[in-house]
Amino acid sequence: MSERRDCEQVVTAVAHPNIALAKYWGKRAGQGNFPAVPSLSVTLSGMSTTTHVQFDRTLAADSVMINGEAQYDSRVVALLDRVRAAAEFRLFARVVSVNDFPTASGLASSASGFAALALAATHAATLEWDAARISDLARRSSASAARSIFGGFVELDAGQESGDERNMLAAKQVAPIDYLPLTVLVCVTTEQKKSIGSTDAMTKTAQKSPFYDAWLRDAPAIHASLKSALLARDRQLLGELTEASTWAMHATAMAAGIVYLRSATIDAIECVRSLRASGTAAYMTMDAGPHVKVFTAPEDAPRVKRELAAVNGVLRVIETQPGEGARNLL
Ligand code: 2P0
Repeated sequence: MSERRDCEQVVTAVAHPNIALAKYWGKRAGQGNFPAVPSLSVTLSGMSTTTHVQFDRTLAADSVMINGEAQYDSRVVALLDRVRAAAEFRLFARVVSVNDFPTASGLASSASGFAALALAATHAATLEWDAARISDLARRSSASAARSIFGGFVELDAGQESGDERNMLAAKQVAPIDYLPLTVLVCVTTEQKKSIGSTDAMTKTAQKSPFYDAWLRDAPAIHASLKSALLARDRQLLGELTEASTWAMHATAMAAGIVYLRSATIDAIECVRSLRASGTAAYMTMDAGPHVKVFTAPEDAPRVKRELAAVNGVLRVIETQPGEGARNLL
């Protein structure tokens, strides 16, 4: 079979979203999409993106369908351009991607989406890249996607302060899937897309938030303590530091007028606090959207899930656990 023919096979990859415990919020100045702070996340089973990629000589442009709708996203084309440059060919690609959870609403669909795309596109182009190089490729389009290449607990360092955009920065696994048994309950509060995407919200935060410098100064210490708590399997401290990172990120963004929380978000947070007051260890986090993700021990999950499902404005609760990294389905 000719090389060209190999490059025209359909390749399918699956990736899961990840939820940050220590949050990434803000970018280094300059090109390359390097984060300004380190982050640490858990990759989740129970929600996934499946992406098919085929380079096809009959196409006159890249064709991208996400959840059945034709889309143009410059970050998708940029990723495909990087793959074409490395593979030294000029074929356009057909990309078909489906999420089994709400898209662009703050449930990390760009993380799983770009992780699946990076893996499928490099394999479709017959590039033999290791996971770190694929993670670096995904990061250039969406930094959180670098983490979804790996399973379990994963970190992404900050970029260098005045680095070269050609520098590589990949995520890496900190602890495997079964290191700390956890259930993560995702309280879905809307099926709508978010009002402001994370990339624009980060820019606005950097420009307008009076607390942005404090966030940049303090986030590395929260990340370091949180990593130590994880490695010590200290679930309580891990939960407290996750909440600390969440509040620091949201307070910083809110001071720039960016409010992702809705009334159902606040009610779900109150539910977590009252569970804790009555002796059930549960901790919450929110990302760039109104959904609340609740961490608890697997044995407490049925009770916590029941309470959260009864909160006004919580549409449904998705039960997830630490999950695998991105993988090819052939
Ligand atoms: C995170 N978030 O660490 C943080 C917490 C949202 C809140 O990473 O601009 O979609 O594409 O690099 O990765 C969302 O940001 O941003 C995000 P870009 P991304 O998970």
